[in-house]
Amino acid sequence: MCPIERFQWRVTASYYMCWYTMKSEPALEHLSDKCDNFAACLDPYLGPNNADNRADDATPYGCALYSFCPDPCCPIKHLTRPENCWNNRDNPCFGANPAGQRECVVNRSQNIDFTDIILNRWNVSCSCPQKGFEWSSFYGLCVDVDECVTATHTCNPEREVCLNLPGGFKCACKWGHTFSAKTRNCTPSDALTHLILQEEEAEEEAPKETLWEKFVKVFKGFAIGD
Ligand SMILES: [Ca+2]
Repeated sequence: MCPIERFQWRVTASYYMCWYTMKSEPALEHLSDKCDNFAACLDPYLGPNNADNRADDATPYGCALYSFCPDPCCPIKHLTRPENCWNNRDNPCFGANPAGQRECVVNRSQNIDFTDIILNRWNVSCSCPQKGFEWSSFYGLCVDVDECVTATHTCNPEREVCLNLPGGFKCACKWGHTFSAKTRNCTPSDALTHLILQEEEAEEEAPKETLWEKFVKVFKGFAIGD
């Protein structure tokens, strides 16, 4: 195999090994003595152990990540302290966050698309100091958490509807419900209850009427304060 073929094979094999790592293939959880951190050829100054903190076989998948995947959090070839990564301008969490809150994390489960791996498109997570915001790899900044979509709101589904707001959410009374000062809850609206009762009465009086006729009758009765 000529050098270029060896290079291509290595790169292609790495795509797959990185992909299996991201998919948490059990065989790659620990590589034991195969971890590059213990290879004898990496760093002529530091010896057999190149002391890169990312090449840690004790951390599940740490060694596989180090050996097969680029590090989107720390595009630094040799890293001995994680702080050196967080305070580096190439850290994707650097720009949007103040010092001390720039920790960058690669969540494997969010990087399992094979095409994205080949195209070097990664999802990373940064901390967001503002409450109710989360990191978006797509936009590269902290965005509001939509509690209504993520079902992390505390609204009562029977009586309330969730309204998403920047940094939080509010619960409003659901359709046909109004706030009761007495119970401090959303309760069925008196107007709607009245309308329904009228409809039921109209149904008893004229069972042969069409639904539309009944509605018009009920609505007219309600409108004039019957
Ligand atoms: Ca929100």
